[in-house]
Amino acid sequence: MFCWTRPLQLTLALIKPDALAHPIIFEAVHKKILENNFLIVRSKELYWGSTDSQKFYCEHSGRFFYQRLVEFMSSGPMQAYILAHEDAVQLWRSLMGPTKVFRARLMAPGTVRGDLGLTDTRNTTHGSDSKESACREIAFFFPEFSLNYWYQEQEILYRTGPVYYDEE
Ligand code: RTP
Ligand code: MG
Repeated sequence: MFCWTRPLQLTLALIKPDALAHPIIFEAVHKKILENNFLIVRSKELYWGSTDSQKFYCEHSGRFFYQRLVEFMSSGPMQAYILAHEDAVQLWRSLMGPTKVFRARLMAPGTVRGDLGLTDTRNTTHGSDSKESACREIAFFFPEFSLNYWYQEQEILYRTGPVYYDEE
C-alpha cells in the first residue's frame, strides 16, 4: 500500500533511441521509474520523423548540436511516458541527472545519465523542465489526453485527505 498526500503533478518522460535500442538499458530506466513510485499514467512506443524532432526541439534551433540532436531523435524508436508524482517534474529531472555526460558521470553517479549516458546528445532520457513545459509536451505526445480533466480530478480526490494505492 502506498499513500499520496497531495494532488499528483504530471511530467513527460522519454526514453530516447540510444537507451531503447538496448533492452538492458531500457529495463534499468524503467526500473528507476517504478522504484521511485511514479504512477505510469500513459506509455507508448513511437518513432519520430525528422519533422517531429525539429518541432519538439525548435527552442534549440541554431545551436551547434541541433542538427545532431534532431537526427539522433529520429534515428530509432522511443518510449514516451506520462508520469505522475507529487513533485513529478523535479523528481524525474533529478533522477535523470545533468545533461552533459561528463558532468553526470563525475558529479551525479547513480543518476540515469550518470550511469547510462553515452554522450551529451545520446543521454538516454528527456524530462520536462517545468509544469508548463510538461503540459505542452504531454499535449505533443498524447494529444488525446485531457490535462484539465486530470488536474480537476486530482483536486477533487485529495479534498477529503490522502489517497492510498495498492502496489502491484
Ligand atoms: P532534455 O530537454 O532532453 O530533457 O534535456 P535537458 O533539458 O537536460 O537539456 P537541453 O539543454 O534542453 O538540451 C536538449 C537535448 O539536447 C541534447 N544536447 N546535446 N552539446 C551537445 O551535444 C548537446 N547539448 C544538449 C541532449 O540530448 C539534451 O537532452
Ligand atoms: Mg530541455
